[in-house]
Amino acid sequence: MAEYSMILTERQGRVAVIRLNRPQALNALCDQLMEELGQALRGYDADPEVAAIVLTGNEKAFAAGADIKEMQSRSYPAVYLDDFIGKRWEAVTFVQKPVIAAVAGYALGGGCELAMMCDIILAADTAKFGQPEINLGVIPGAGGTQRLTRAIGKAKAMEMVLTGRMMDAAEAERASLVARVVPAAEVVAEAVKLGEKIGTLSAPAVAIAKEAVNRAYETTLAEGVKFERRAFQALFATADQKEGMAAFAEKRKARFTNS
Ligand code: CO8
Repeated sequence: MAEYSMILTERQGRVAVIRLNRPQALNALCDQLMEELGQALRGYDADPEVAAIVLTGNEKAFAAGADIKEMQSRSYPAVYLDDFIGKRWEAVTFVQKPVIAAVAGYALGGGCELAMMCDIILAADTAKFGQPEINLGVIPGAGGTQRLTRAIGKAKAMEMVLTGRMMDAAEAERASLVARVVPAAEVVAEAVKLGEKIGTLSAPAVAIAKEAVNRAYETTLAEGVKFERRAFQALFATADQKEGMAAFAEKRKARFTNS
Protein backbone atom coordinates (compact mmCIF):
# COMPACT_ATOMS: atom_id res chain seq x y z
CA MET A 1 0.00 0.00 0.00
CA ALA A 2 1.35 3.38 -1.01
CA GLU A 3 2.27 5.94 1.65
CA TYR A 4 0.31 9.16 1.37
CA SER A 5 0.71 12.40 3.29
CA MET A 6 -2.29 14.40 2.07
CA ILE A 7 -5.01 11.81 1.66
CA LEU A 8 -6.30 8.99 3.82
CA THR A 9 -7.50 5.79 2.23
CA GLU A 10 -9.53 2.93 3.62
CA ARG A 11 -11.62 0.04 2.40
CA GLN A 12 -15.17 -0.50 3.64
CA GLY A 13 -16.07 -3.83 2.11
CA ARG A 14 -16.01 -3.41 -1.65
CA VAL A 15 -16.01 0.37 -1.42
CA ALA A 16 -12.79 2.38 -1.29
CA VAL A 17 -12.94 5.67 0.60
CA ILE A 18 -10.44 8.39 -0.25
CA ARG A 19 -10.44 11.31 2.18
CA LEU A 20 -8.70 14.56 1.24
CA ASN A 21 -6.65 15.38 4.30
CA ARG A 22 -5.13 18.88 4.45
CA PRO A 23 -7.50 20.32 7.03
CA GLN A 24 -5.20 23.22 7.91
CA ALA A 25 -5.67 24.54 4.35
CA LEU A 26 -9.33 23.50 3.93
CA ASN A 27 -8.07 20.71 1.66
CA ALA A 28 -6.66 23.15 -0.89
CA LEU A 29 -5.71 21.00 -3.85
CA CYS A 30 -1.96 21.41 -4.19
CA ASP A 31 0.17 19.44 -6.67
CA GLN A 32 1.23 16.84 -4.11
CA LEU A 33 -2.38 16.17 -3.06
CA MET A 34 -3.50 15.81 -6.67
CA GLU A 35 -0.60 13.42 -7.40
CA GLU A 36 -1.58 11.28 -4.42
CA LEU A 37 -5.25 11.38 -5.38
CA GLY A 38 -4.44 10.25 -8.92
CA GLN A 39 -2.30 7.42 -7.63
CA ALA A 40 -4.98 6.21 -5.23
CA LEU A 41 -7.70 6.41 -7.89
CA ARG A 42 -5.64 4.43 -10.39
CA GLY A 43 -4.85 1.81 -7.76
CA TYR A 44 -8.46 1.28 -6.75
CA ASP A 45 -9.66 1.31 -10.34
CA ALA A 46 -7.30 -1.58 -11.06
CA ASP A 47 -8.25 -3.53 -7.91
CA PRO A 48 -10.87 -6.19 -8.67
CA GLU A 49 -11.95 -6.22 -5.01
CA VAL A 50 -13.14 -2.62 -5.30
CA ALA A 51 -16.56 -1.91 -6.86
CA ALA A 52 -16.86 1.83 -6.27
CA ILE A 53 -14.86 4.73 -4.88
CA VAL A 54 -16.05 7.41 -2.46
CA LEU A 55 -14.18 10.72 -2.48
CA THR A 56 -14.67 12.98 0.50
CA GLY A 57 -13.08 15.70 2.62
CA ASN A 58 -13.87 16.71 6.17
CA GLU A 59 -16.84 18.41 7.80
CA LYS A 60 -15.57 21.94 7.08
CA ALA A 61 -14.38 21.43 3.52
CA PHE A 62 -14.55 18.97 0.70
CA ALA A 63 -11.93 21.23 -0.87
CA ALA A 64 -11.68 25.04 -0.96
CA GLY A 65 -10.11 25.01 -4.41
CA ALA A 66 -6.72 24.78 -6.00
CA ASP A 67 -3.93 25.94 -3.70
CA ILE A 68 -3.88 29.69 -4.26
CA LYS A 69 -0.60 30.21 -2.42
CA GLU A 70 1.11 27.55 -4.53
CA MET A 71 -0.32 28.97 -7.75
CA GLN A 72 0.12 32.68 -7.22
CA SER A 73 3.66 33.16 -8.54
CA ARG A 74 3.48 30.76 -11.47
CA SER A 75 4.19 32.10 -14.93
CA TYR A 76 2.30 31.45 -18.13
CA PRO A 77 5.13 29.42 -19.75
CA ALA A 78 5.41 27.32 -16.58
CA VAL A 79 1.70 26.49 -16.32
CA TYR A 80 1.47 25.92 -20.07
CA LEU A 81 4.48 23.63 -20.35
CA ASP A 82 3.45 21.73 -17.23
CA ASP A 83 -0.05 21.44 -18.74
CA PHE A 84 -1.19 22.69 -15.34
CA ILE A 85 -4.52 21.07 -14.55
CA GLY A 86 -4.60 18.49 -17.33
CA LYS A 87 -2.03 16.01 -16.13
CA ARG A 88 -2.84 16.02 -12.45
CA TRP A 89 -6.45 17.08 -12.41
CA GLU A 90 -8.20 14.79 -14.80
CA ALA A 91 -7.39 11.48 -13.08
CA VAL A 92 -10.97 11.14 -11.79
CA THR A 93 -12.37 11.34 -15.30
CA PHE A 94 -10.34 8.30 -16.38
CA VAL A 95 -11.68 6.00 -13.65
CA GLN A 96 -13.90 3.25 -15.02
CA LYS A 97 -15.62 2.45 -11.73
CA PRO A 98 -18.26 4.74 -10.22
CA VAL A 99 -16.81 7.57 -8.16
CA ILE A 100 -19.14 9.13 -5.60
CA ALA A 101 -18.33 12.52 -4.10
CA ALA A 102 -19.52 12.94 -0.49
CA VAL A 103 -19.40 16.70 -0.04
CA ALA A 104 -19.64 18.47 3.31
CA GLY A 105 -18.67 22.10 3.80
CA TYR A 106 -16.92 24.07 1.08
CA ALA A 107 -16.59 22.74 -2.45
CA LEU A 108 -15.14 25.82 -4.11
CA GLY A 109 -13.23 26.45 -7.31
CA GLY A 110 -11.20 23.35 -8.10
CA GLY A 111 -13.04 21.62 -5.23
CA CYS A 112 -16.38 22.12 -6.94
CA GLU A 113 -14.80 21.07 -10.24
CA LEU A 114 -13.38 17.93 -8.66
CA ALA A 115 -16.80 17.03 -7.25
CA MET A 116 -18.35 17.58 -10.66
CA MET A 117 -15.82 15.20 -12.25
CA CYS A 118 -17.24 12.46 -10.02
CA ASP A 119 -20.21 10.42 -11.21
CA ILE A 120 -22.59 11.19 -8.36
CA ILE A 121 -22.48 13.99 -5.79
CA LEU A 122 -24.10 13.39 -2.42
CA ALA A 123 -24.24 16.62 -0.44
CA ALA A 124 -24.29 17.12 3.30
CA ASP A 125 -26.77 19.77 4.41
CA THR A 126 -23.69 21.90 5.21
CA ALA A 127 -22.30 21.79 1.66
CA LYS A 128 -21.55 25.01 -0.19
CA PHE A 129 -20.67 24.99 -3.87
CA GLY A 130 -19.10 27.84 -5.78
CA GLN A 131 -16.71 28.96 -8.49
CA PRO A 132 -15.12 32.02 -6.84
CA GLU A 133 -12.12 32.22 -9.20
CA ILE A 134 -13.37 35.53 -10.61
CA ASN A 135 -12.53 37.10 -7.24
CA LEU A 136 -8.89 36.13 -7.85
CA GLY A 137 -8.73 37.64 -11.32
CA VAL A 138 -8.99 34.28 -13.07
CA ILE A 139 -11.71 31.86 -14.15
CA PRO A 140 -12.41 28.20 -13.41
CA GLY A 141 -9.74 26.05 -15.02
CA ALA A 142 -10.71 22.43 -14.40
CA GLY A 143 -14.04 22.30 -16.20
CA GLY A 144 -16.12 24.62 -14.03
CA THR A 145 -17.51 26.75 -16.83
CA GLN A 146 -18.43 23.61 -18.77
CA ARG A 147 -19.61 21.03 -16.24
CA LEU A 148 -21.47 23.52 -14.06
CA THR A 149 -23.30 24.90 -17.09
CA ARG A 150 -24.28 21.42 -18.24
CA ALA A 151 -25.40 20.49 -14.72
CA ILE A 152 -27.42 23.54 -13.70
CA GLY A 153 -27.98 25.49 -16.91
CA LYS A 154 -26.67 28.78 -18.20
CA ALA A 155 -28.56 31.25 -16.01
CA LYS A 156 -27.35 29.95 -12.65
CA ALA A 157 -23.92 28.92 -13.92
CA MET A 158 -23.31 32.34 -15.42
CA GLU A 159 -24.38 34.07 -12.21
CA MET A 160 -22.10 31.86 -10.11
CA VAL A 161 -19.07 32.10 -12.42
CA LEU A 162 -19.39 35.86 -12.94
CA THR A 163 -19.99 36.78 -9.31
CA GLY A 164 -18.49 33.93 -7.28
CA ARG A 165 -21.78 33.44 -5.43
CA MET A 166 -21.97 30.21 -3.45
CA MET A 167 -24.90 27.82 -3.61
CA ASP A 168 -26.03 25.97 -0.49
CA ALA A 169 -26.97 22.30 -0.46
CA ALA A 170 -30.72 22.86 -0.83
CA GLU A 171 -30.25 25.08 -3.86
CA ALA A 172 -27.72 22.63 -5.32
CA GLU A 173 -30.30 19.86 -5.05
CA ARG A 174 -33.03 22.00 -6.62
CA ALA A 175 -30.64 22.90 -9.44
CA SER A 176 -29.72 19.20 -9.98
CA LEU A 177 -26.06 19.70 -9.16
CA VAL A 178 -26.30 16.97 -6.52
CA ALA A 179 -28.21 13.72 -6.41
CA ARG A 180 -29.38 14.08 -2.82
CA VAL A 181 -28.87 16.04 0.40
CA VAL A 182 -28.36 14.12 3.64
CA PRO A 183 -27.47 15.14 7.20
CA ALA A 184 -23.77 15.99 7.44
CA ALA A 185 -23.00 13.23 9.90
CA GLU A 186 -24.30 10.63 7.46
CA VAL A 187 -22.91 11.78 4.14
CA VAL A 188 -19.95 9.40 3.95
CA ALA A 189 -21.97 6.43 5.22
CA GLU A 190 -24.69 7.16 2.66
CA ALA A 191 -22.10 7.37 -0.11
CA VAL A 192 -20.59 4.05 1.01
CA LYS A 193 -24.07 2.52 1.05
CA LEU A 194 -24.56 3.69 -2.51
CA GLY A 195 -21.20 2.17 -3.47
CA GLU A 196 -22.13 -1.10 -1.75
CA LYS A 197 -25.40 -1.24 -3.65
CA ILE A 198 -23.53 -0.74 -6.91
CA GLY A 199 -21.11 -3.46 -5.79
CA THR A 200 -23.92 -6.02 -5.74
CA LEU A 201 -24.63 -5.40 -9.44
CA SER A 202 -22.90 -6.65 -12.56
CA ALA A 203 -19.56 -4.82 -12.89
CA PRO A 204 -19.54 -4.86 -16.71
CA ALA A 205 -23.11 -3.48 -16.80
CA VAL A 206 -22.21 -0.79 -14.26
CA ALA A 207 -19.09 0.26 -16.17
CA ILE A 208 -20.89 0.48 -19.48
CA ALA A 209 -23.87 2.27 -17.90
CA LYS A 210 -21.44 4.91 -16.62
CA GLU A 211 -19.82 5.17 -20.03
CA ALA A 212 -23.19 5.54 -21.74
CA VAL A 213 -24.39 8.32 -19.40
CA ASN A 214 -21.08 10.14 -19.86
CA ARG A 215 -21.49 9.80 -23.63
CA ALA A 216 -24.52 12.09 -23.33
CA TYR A 217 -22.10 14.95 -22.61
CA GLU A 218 -19.93 14.29 -25.61
CA THR A 219 -22.18 13.53 -28.54
CA THR A 220 -25.42 14.17 -30.41
CA LEU A 221 -28.67 12.54 -29.28
CA ALA A 222 -28.76 10.23 -32.31
CA GLU A 223 -25.15 9.07 -31.80
CA GLY A 224 -25.68 8.72 -28.06
CA VAL A 225 -28.80 6.62 -28.52
CA LYS A 226 -26.95 4.44 -31.04
CA PHE A 227 -24.05 4.01 -28.59
CA GLU A 228 -26.51 3.03 -25.87
CA ARG A 229 -28.26 0.49 -28.09
CA ARG A 230 -24.97 -1.16 -29.08
CA ALA A 231 -23.89 -1.27 -25.44
CA PHE A 232 -27.25 -2.75 -24.42
CA GLN A 233 -26.95 -5.39 -27.14
CA ALA A 234 -23.35 -6.18 -26.15
CA LEU A 235 -24.48 -7.02 -22.61
CA PHE A 236 -26.36 -10.01 -24.03
CA ALA A 237 -22.89 -11.56 -24.39
CA THR A 238 -22.46 -11.60 -20.61
CA ALA A 239 -23.31 -14.36 -18.17
CA ASP A 240 -24.66 -11.63 -15.88
CA GLN A 241 -27.44 -10.78 -18.36
CA LYS A 242 -28.51 -14.44 -18.40
CA GLU A 243 -28.31 -14.61 -14.61
CA GLY A 244 -30.12 -11.30 -14.03
CA MET A 245 -33.03 -12.16 -16.26
CA ALA A 246 -33.24 -15.78 -15.04
CA ALA A 247 -33.29 -14.55 -11.44
CA PHE A 248 -36.16 -12.20 -12.24
CA ALA A 249 -38.15 -14.97 -13.94
CA GLU A 250 -37.46 -17.37 -11.04
CA LYS A 251 -38.32 -14.72 -8.43
CA ARG A 252 -34.94 -14.94 -6.70
CA LYS A 253 -32.02 -12.60 -6.07
CA ALA A 254 -29.44 -12.49 -8.87
CA ARG A 255 -25.92 -13.76 -8.23
CA PHE A 256 -23.75 -11.77 -10.59
CA THR A 257 -20.27 -13.06 -11.40
CA ASN A 258 -19.02 -10.02 -13.31
CA SER A 259 -18.61 -12.15 -16.38
N1 CO8 B 1 -5.66 27.75 -1.33
C1 CO8 B 1 -4.74 27.88 -0.35
N2 CO8 B 1 -5.06 28.00 0.94
C2 CO8 B 1 -6.36 28.06 1.26
C3 CO8 B 1 -7.37 27.97 0.30
C4 CO8 B 1 -6.98 27.79 -1.05
N3 CO8 B 1 -7.86 27.64 -2.04
N4 CO8 B 1 -8.57 28.07 0.92
C5 CO8 B 1 -8.32 28.21 2.24
N5 CO8 B 1 -6.98 28.21 2.46
C6 CO8 B 1 -6.29 28.35 3.72
C7 CO8 B 1 -6.32 29.77 4.23
O1 CO8 B 1 -5.33 30.56 3.63
C8 CO8 B 1 -6.10 29.56 5.71
O2 CO8 B 1 -4.74 29.32 5.92
P1 CO8 B 1 -3.95 30.08 7.14
O3 CO8 B 1 -4.63 29.57 8.39
O4 CO8 B 1 -2.54 29.62 6.97
O5 CO8 B 1 -4.18 31.53 6.92
C9 CO8 B 1 -6.84 28.25 5.98
O6 CO8 B 1 -6.96 27.61 4.73
C10 CO8 B 1 -8.22 28.46 6.55
O7 CO8 B 1 -8.91 29.33 5.67
P2 CO8 B 1 -9.67 30.66 6.16
O8 CO8 B 1 -9.00 31.21 7.36
O9 CO8 B 1 -9.80 31.56 4.98
O10 CO8 B 1 -11.08 30.03 6.56
P3 CO8 B 1 -12.49 30.79 6.64
O11 CO8 B 1 -13.41 29.82 7.31
O12 CO8 B 1 -12.34 32.15 7.19
O13 CO8 B 1 -12.93 30.96 5.08
C11 CO8 B 1 -13.26 30.23 2.79
C12 CO8 B 1 -13.24 29.86 4.30
C13 CO8 B 1 -14.41 31.20 2.51
C14 CO8 B 1 -13.46 28.95 2.01
C15 CO8 B 1 -11.92 30.91 2.44
O14 CO8 B 1 -10.85 30.10 2.91
C16 CO8 B 1 -11.73 31.09 0.95
O15 CO8 B 1 -12.30 32.00 0.36
N6 CO8 B 1 -10.86 30.26 0.34
C17 CO8 B 1 -10.51 30.38 -1.08
C18 CO8 B 1 -11.63 29.88 -1.95
C19 CO8 B 1 -11.26 30.08 -3.40
O16 CO8 B 1 -11.07 31.19 -3.88
N7 CO8 B 1 -11.15 28.97 -4.14
C20 CO8 B 1 -10.81 28.98 -5.56
C21 CO8 B 1 -9.34 28.79 -5.70
S1 CO8 B 1 -8.80 28.97 -7.38
C22 CO8 B 1 -9.18 27.48 -8.07
O17 CO8 B 1 -9.65 26.58 -7.47
C23 CO8 B 1 -8.86 27.38 -9.51
C24 CO8 B 1 -9.12 25.96 -9.99
C25 CO8 B 1 -8.48 25.80 -11.32
C26 CO8 B 1 -8.18 24.36 -11.63
C27 CO8 B 1 -7.13 23.81 -10.76
C28 CO8 B 1 -5.77 24.14 -11.21
C29 CO8 B 1 -4.72 23.58 -10.34
